[in-house]
Amino acid sequence: MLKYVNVLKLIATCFCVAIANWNVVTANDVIITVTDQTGENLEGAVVYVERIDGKPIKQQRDESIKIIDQKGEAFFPFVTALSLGDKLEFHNTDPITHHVYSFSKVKPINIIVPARQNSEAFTFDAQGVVALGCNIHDHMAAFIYIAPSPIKAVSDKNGKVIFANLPKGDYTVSYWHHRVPRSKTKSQQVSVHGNTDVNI
Ligand SMILES: [Cu+2]
Repeated sequence: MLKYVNVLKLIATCFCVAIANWNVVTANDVIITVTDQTGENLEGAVVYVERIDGKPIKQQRDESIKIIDQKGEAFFPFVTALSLGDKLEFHNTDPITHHVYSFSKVKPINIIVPARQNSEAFTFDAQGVVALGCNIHDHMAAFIYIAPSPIKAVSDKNGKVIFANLPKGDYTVSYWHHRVPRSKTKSQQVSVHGNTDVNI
């Protein structure tokens, strides 16, 4: 009788292990490292992925309002990655007024942000680069890049970006950087069927 119980326990254990393995989800994390022409890791690159077949990537839309702060007479962050339709506010935590402007065709901006106040929210409906300055403080500069994909991020000081759990498929990985001419930036095709490292 004891043997039967042990056999039953063994079967139950095997069954549970099998069920657990069924539920294991393969992660498709894509880790991208951006380097410049000299091989140095490139911080502040806006990296984005698009499907090779041109279809949209299924991704829950991030409706949060992005923020560029002005603090100590500087913009934070220096580089902001947006997608089409994203909203952004300029905050000012300084005790002085700033006057944000951009002459970009993508999004002309001309807004005075008084001390410790926030601007209205701007919507970005065109793809490309928006170079920012302050009309009062010439040393203030920042960049916004509106990517053609909802999957985008800014590379860290090690030139790295991680896109967690991308749907399996074939993608093009591209980037923009304010110091690298567009003609010099490379795109790379990558097949994602599990965790994937990409050097670009
Ligand atoms: Cu200013």
